[in-house]
Amino acid sequence: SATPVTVTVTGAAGQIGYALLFRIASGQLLGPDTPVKLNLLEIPQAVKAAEGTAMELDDCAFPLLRGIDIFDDANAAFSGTNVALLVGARPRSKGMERGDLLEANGGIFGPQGKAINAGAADDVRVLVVGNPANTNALIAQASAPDVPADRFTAMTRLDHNRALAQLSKKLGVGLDEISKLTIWGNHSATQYPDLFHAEVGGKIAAEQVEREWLENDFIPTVAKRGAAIIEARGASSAASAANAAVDHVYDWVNGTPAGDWTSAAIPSDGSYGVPEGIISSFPVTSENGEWKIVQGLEIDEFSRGRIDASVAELVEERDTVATLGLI
Ligand code: NAX
Repeated sequence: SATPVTVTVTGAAGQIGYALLFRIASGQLLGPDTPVKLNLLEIPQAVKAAEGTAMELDDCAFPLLRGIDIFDDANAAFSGTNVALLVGARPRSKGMERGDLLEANGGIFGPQGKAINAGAADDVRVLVVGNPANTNALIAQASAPDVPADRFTAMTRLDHNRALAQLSKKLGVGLDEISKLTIWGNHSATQYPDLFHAEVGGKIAAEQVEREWLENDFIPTVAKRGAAIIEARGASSAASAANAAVDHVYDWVNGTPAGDWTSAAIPSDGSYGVPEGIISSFPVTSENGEWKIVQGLEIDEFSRGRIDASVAELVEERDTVATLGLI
């Protein structure tokens, strides 16, 4: 049978890890014909919990799962890895400034980038989930100069899926009728979910909803959905985040459907006025295993303002980590 693909998951003992690992091992990340080998990376205090999850993975008897190894050392965990899912991150603690948060995460994503540079497979693809995801991806990328820059991505697919769900509910249409939705910018409250290019039943979505709903309900609901989940569930999004990570990697490897696109944070080539190198969310398609930014969309004044505000936040984060010597 086929050679297994090695997938490394960091933060494997966390709540997203718990939802994600079973999806990967059952074949949903790469498809039903691709066996997988899992490398779990955790901090030493959480290795035992990761071992417990590995026991449960064994107990699922997934035919595609060809082995699990658990590590507390990044170099070992990323050795030979084809897909790296960087989920573990340092959360913001009380009173922590944004600069402190970025610095603490630099201490995680810098060394992990180095380890990927040193030992990952030539075709490695990296998805950063751990927040602040876009800038953590930038830090990892800067620490991996030998890996093509476009292999480093950050997750806005959860935001994308949240926006699809809100629009589907609002218009009472099936998700299969919605296409070409975009999340622009940062995975943060400044993100811009764009309905001016999205289509429902082949017609522009923005023209099928009230402007008031679009500006004062839809956009904030999508942007603040994470906080609403915490408020309701008493814990942050986990299964939906894992689902989005699966969607992101599946589409990256297998391609996006013809006539549609999705959202992912990828290094900017300068498109749409987003400074080159910034890892920002764009409308993207995937072909032959590579993301491409959808070109030629007309951006009106409203959208321009929203995109610019989120990109400005990303530029500020980049400048902060540059000052800290992390990139
Ligand atoms: P948990 O706190 O449940 O789990 C995090 C795990 O990471 C812990 O087990 C911890 O031991 C581990 N960890 C910490 N430092 C590590 C390191 N250096 N190497 C390996 N493992 C390490 O958090 P969880 O709910 O799973 O969320 C994980 C991350 O995803 C957070 O940063 C969270 O903010 C982020 N999210 C990102 C989303 C996105 O759309 N991009 C949405 C969901 C989520 O909020």
